[in-house]
Amino acid sequence: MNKAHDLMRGLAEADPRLHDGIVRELSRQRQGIELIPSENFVSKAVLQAMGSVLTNKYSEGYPRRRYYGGNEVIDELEQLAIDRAKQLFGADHANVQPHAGSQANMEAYFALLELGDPILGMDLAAGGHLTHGSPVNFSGRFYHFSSYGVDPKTHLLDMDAVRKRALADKPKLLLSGFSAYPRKLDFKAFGDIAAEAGAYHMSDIAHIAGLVATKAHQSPVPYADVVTTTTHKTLRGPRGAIILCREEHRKAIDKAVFPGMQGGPLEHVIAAKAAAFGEALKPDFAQYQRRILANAQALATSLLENGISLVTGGTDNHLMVIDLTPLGIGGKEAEKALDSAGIYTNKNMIPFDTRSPFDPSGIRIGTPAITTRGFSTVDCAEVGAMIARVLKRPQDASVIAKVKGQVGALCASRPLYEGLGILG
Ligand code: DSN
Repeated sequence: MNKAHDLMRGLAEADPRLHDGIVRELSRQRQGIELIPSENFVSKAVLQAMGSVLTNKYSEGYPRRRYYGGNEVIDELEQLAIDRAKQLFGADHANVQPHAGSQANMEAYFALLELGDPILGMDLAAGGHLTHGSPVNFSGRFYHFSSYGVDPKTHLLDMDAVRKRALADKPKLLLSGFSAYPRKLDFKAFGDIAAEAGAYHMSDIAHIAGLVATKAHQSPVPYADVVTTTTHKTLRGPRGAIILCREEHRKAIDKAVFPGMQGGPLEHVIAAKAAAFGEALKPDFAQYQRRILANAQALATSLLENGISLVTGGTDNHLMVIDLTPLGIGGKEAEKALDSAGIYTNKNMIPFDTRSPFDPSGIRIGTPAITTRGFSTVDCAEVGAMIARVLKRPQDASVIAKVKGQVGALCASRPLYEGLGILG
């Protein structure tokens, strides 16, 4: 019996309730269609690194500059993660310790700004993120945010409008990046505007990091002072984040992460980041990213052909936002109906949304996770038709039951984590 199997059996015996929950979650993931664009299925190597004894170690500080003894192996592994992140993104410096995307963004603000400084970021309803200035988030409370939105007609970003806004608002930092914008960003244009406005340019590429790493999307690294990203979305690593920056910001970024914001780094997660970066440096990861994009096109085309409206009329990245307004239902009802059919999505604001964030007018979907489990463009066309069927009859139990049956059959033909125990 191998070590992983021993560990699993150990958990079943030590804590049957917990074991049972993890087994049920694995089965939910296997039997449903995961369309939340910020989720993915990590490799066995990533799972194993995360479930390792590295969690036992305190290592406050950085490689060769720690506040605890016994870090010779940890130093080597964290340095491996740093080196791979730098190579993957072509960055001068990488800090691999941020626990999550929100912390990475806070640390980047701490490094570059004083509290209360002005920042210009993307409006939440237009596709921005909570940490890009929402009043209920630390960002909106600690800093003076203003926002740029999208064009009222096309719902596309208008870089002339962003420029005008930046020159008028004079932010100290111009933020590019999103969590729900279905089109490509022109990071060079953002960099030029920041330079003209005398602002730092920070880019949050959490959603598109995998696309950027494989050149399927323009990289902000040459055009931004600091780049943050989570590691678990298109990048397909463990839940966590990293910060990339120009050499001139290295000291400030490292100080902002530790001791500025965090204590002991999660070295088991950092090792899993190293595993994911190693995978992302291999040629088949670029193929995977191209398949994400092809699948997104197939899904968008199928939705449109089945009479579903998409914000901006489509997508050119891994995600799309369904506009539910013509169907006369809200995001809450739509998400719940799709959930009941085994299709996982999340409700989302659409540009100029008149409904509340708790029941907005949109549903956000994407293809990173289903592409990992092998869905083809033909499968994605079928998924689009299934979504349309549910959204047109969200209260019809027989439609939902029928679609759930189709979901089960499709998932059975695209097995996930075959032969894997719950702990890898
Ligand atoms: N919560 C993430 C998302 O779903 O896009 C952003 O951090």
